[in-house]
Amino acid sequence: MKRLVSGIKPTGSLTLGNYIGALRQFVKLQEELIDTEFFIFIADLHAITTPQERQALKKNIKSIAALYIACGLDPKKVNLFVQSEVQEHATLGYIMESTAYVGEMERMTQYKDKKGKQTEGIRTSLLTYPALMAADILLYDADIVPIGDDQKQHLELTRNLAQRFNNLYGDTFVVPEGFFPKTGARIKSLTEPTKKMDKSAENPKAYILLLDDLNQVKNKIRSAVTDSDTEIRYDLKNKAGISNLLTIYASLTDISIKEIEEKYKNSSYKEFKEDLANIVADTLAPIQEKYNEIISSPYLDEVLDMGREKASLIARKKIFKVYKRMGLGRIK
Ligand code: ATP
Ligand code: LTN
Repeated sequence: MKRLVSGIKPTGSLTLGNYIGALRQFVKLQEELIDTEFFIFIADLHAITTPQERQALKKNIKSIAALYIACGLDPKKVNLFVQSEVQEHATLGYIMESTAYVGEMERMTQYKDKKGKQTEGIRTSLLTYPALMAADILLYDADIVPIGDDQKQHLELTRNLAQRFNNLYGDTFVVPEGFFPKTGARIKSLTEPTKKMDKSAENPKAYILLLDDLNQVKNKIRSAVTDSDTEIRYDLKNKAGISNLLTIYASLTDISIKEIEEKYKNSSYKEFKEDLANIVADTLAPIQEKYNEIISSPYLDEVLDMGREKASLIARKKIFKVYKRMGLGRIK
């Protein structure tokens, strides 16, 4: 049996970008990779690399877990859990920090970007967080780690840390492979279509949240920035707005962009946007229905308890082995 591991930070509510780029991929993968065990966790320890309001963090953790299930993740096939509830993540995170060099942490481009945007109070964990991410992966001997492009460098670091540890202390960790879903398109902002759709954008019209009111969702699509041309054609350089809408359309319907262009070759932007508004709303309606059903039900806690138990069992064994290899504690 192979293992797949991935995490998502509960720093806000999920967007259509998260859905197309990550959640939908997981749902597809769970059907395709039948000989693979899935471990998907809410990375709350990663969220605190920047300040989080206590109540909001609490709410986001459960909300994201419920959304994963509402989007089609099957708790019978996937172990879904909260990272901080499996203590071994933090323990191995510290051990990974103890084998990583400051220089290699400082080279991480995400750190450099995020540090650049913040003026004061940069938390130490923002620098060291890739070591925790390495721990998340290595604890479970993951073979497959589905990630976006932005996480490539962190996965490369994870591979280096695993190899370094194996060389220093003997074979302990599986060196993981990245997995970059082909169709996991990058969805762009609806107001500034050259930038990524990001839940932390200031203008709420820039993103669609999976839990947005459906009329609001339609209005956001209708008012998405396009160009002064009239042709519905994919052209990232000159027509970023329309190209982004075409990508969303194609991702949600599994119709190719070529076919969509053909279908709308005599239509106006208005007609195209109206159809897309309905497609997005029709995608979100059943997700929201399911979400409302489970968000306050004991079922959600049962799923997260089960996931934690399964993950803990594996993580505990791995930490035991690591302690033993390194000479920590009194294990013989
Ligand atoms: P932050 O801005 O707080 O770093 P994020 O949305 O970039 O948040 P995560 O919430 O951890 O980061 O992302 C979860 C997953 O969703 C990742 O696999 C990421 O690549 C994917 N994702 C995020 N935004 C988009 C987007 N606009 N298009 C496609 N995939 C996305
Ligand atoms: N760093 C990732 C989230 C993340 C992750 C992981 C992904 C934390 N731990 C382990 C894959 C495997 C992010 O910011 N998107």
